[in-house]
Parts: sequence; structure tokens; C-alpha cells
Amino acid sequence: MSIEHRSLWLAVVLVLPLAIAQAAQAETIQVVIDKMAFSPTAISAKVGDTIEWINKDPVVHTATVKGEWEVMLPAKKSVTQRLEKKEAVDFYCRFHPNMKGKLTVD
Ligand SMILES: [Cu+2]
Repeated sequence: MSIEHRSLWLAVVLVLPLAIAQAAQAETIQVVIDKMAFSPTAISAKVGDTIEWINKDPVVHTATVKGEWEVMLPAKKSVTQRLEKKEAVDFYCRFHPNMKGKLTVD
């Protein structure tokens, strides 16, 4: 086996499984907004995961954590948000404050 082939083989054996393992760890969590409600209302995630907010309603919503952050959710659109830090927060829609949920990022 030539040196080039050997290093290629090492890359496949050593690096590829690591890359696959890391990709498998970060998840995308779908949260659907339909008929003025978040679903699910309790979201459990890990740092590095992504939330895909899917707004099926014909009106704009937000996912707002008071004093922290806000994601605008345009009508009939999806928005992704990468979770960068650990937190346990209540979120709501600024325009329809009765729309609520809880997000826990570990
Ligand atoms: Cu709303």
C-alpha cells in the first residue's frame, strides 16, 4: 500500500466516523405554529441544536423571550435558529401573548 493510499484509508477510518458522530449529535427540532398555537409547547434541546420554526398561519408571529431574544416568524414561512447557550426560558408571541411555550437547552 502506498503512503498516499494509507493516509487516505486512515482518513476514512478515523475521521469519517467522527464527522458522522458529530453530525448525529446536533439535531433539528421542528416547532409548528398552526391556528395560533405552538406545537409542541415544551421543547427540550441541546446546545448546538437548531429549532426550525414552521409558521403555517397566514399571519406573522414571534418567538419572544422577554429581555433576551426574539425570532420573527413571517406568515407561511420557516425560520431556523441555532441554540448557542444553555437556558430554560418561557417564550411567547409578542402579537398574541396567549401563545406560549417553554424551551430548555442543556
Ligand atoms: Cu402570534
